[in-house]
Amino acid sequence: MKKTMGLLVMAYGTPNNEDEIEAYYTHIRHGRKPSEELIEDLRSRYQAIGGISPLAETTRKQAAALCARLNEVQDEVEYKLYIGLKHIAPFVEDAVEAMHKDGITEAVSIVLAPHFSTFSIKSYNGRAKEKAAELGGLTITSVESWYKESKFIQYWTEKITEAFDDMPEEERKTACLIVSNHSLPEKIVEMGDPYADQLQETADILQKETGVEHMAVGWQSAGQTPEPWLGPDVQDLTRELYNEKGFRSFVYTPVGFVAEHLEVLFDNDYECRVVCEELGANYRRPAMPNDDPLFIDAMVDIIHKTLSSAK
Ligand code: FEC
Repeated sequence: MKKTMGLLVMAYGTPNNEDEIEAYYTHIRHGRKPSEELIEDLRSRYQAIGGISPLAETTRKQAAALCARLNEVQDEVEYKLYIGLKHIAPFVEDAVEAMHKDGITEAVSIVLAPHFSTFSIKSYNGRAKEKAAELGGLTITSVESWYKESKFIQYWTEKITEAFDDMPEEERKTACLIVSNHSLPEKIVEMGDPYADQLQETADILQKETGVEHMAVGWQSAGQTPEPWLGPDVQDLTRELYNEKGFRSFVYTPVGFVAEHLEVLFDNDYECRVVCEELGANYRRPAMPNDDPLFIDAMVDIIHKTLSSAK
């Protein structure tokens, strides 16, 4: 008989409607209510991308595709899907509680973000394990990072290659690939966090695999707090690459994200595009992984590896 295992898929979460923006933003700020000005600023960014973010729907699709594929490729384990979000219901803790109620005793968890940081992957997995320990009788094996998974690299290699192949020869000569991730407070580097190194490593692998001549690493979507955040910011980087290095075409690959959501649709497709338009440069952004089968299979592979090395 097949053994049943919980599949805990965790993601950032997004407001489901405008009324949830304030509570969501307050949760992101660890319970500190944002000012009216900050809420208005966030509301206007959601409005600019069509009112709400497609992230909730994409997360559901990614998780369902992952669970279906895991059940399709082997016949020893029946995976049962639970979605847990970081900043909105169903929270990570709600998902763990649901698994416990359903009598699940073993689960595997994965975060829909490829790079490890104490601020991201560690906090998701930590919350899940803490709740499991509180309830008892449920063991969770966690994927810690998966940015080097071959099918993940293959996904981006194909997309970058297509973007550069799509350019006329003249454009390609002055084109630069910008590989980015969500910025985090700079203090993580002193704390020995591998996040920044993992992005650099991803960028180096992608440059090698694609053979793209010019590549730069940047950070985006930094929070609005007084402390310094990892830089250079992708918008400043674009200006610098244009003014000081003579690049005229930019291919943005926010590889730390896996879906088209606010941070991509606004921070790249609106803000970076505006910078490119101001400069008179070309803006290009290949499609995000969303529920592309190759990307889903990358997560299947890392789950299998993680479970077999935990045995
Ligand atoms: O589409 C959507 O509605 C949600 C998109 C979204 C994703 C996302 C991913 C990450 N964040 C990470 C860290 C931080 C830190 C702060 C912070 C703030 C925000 C705000 C919004 C937001 N984040 Fe986010 N993040 C998304 C959305 N994030 C909205 C609040 C307004 C703003 O600053 O834009 C700063 C908290 C503070 O102010 O103190 C830190 C990291 C990721 C990528 C990993 C992951 O997905 O978990 C890291 C998607």
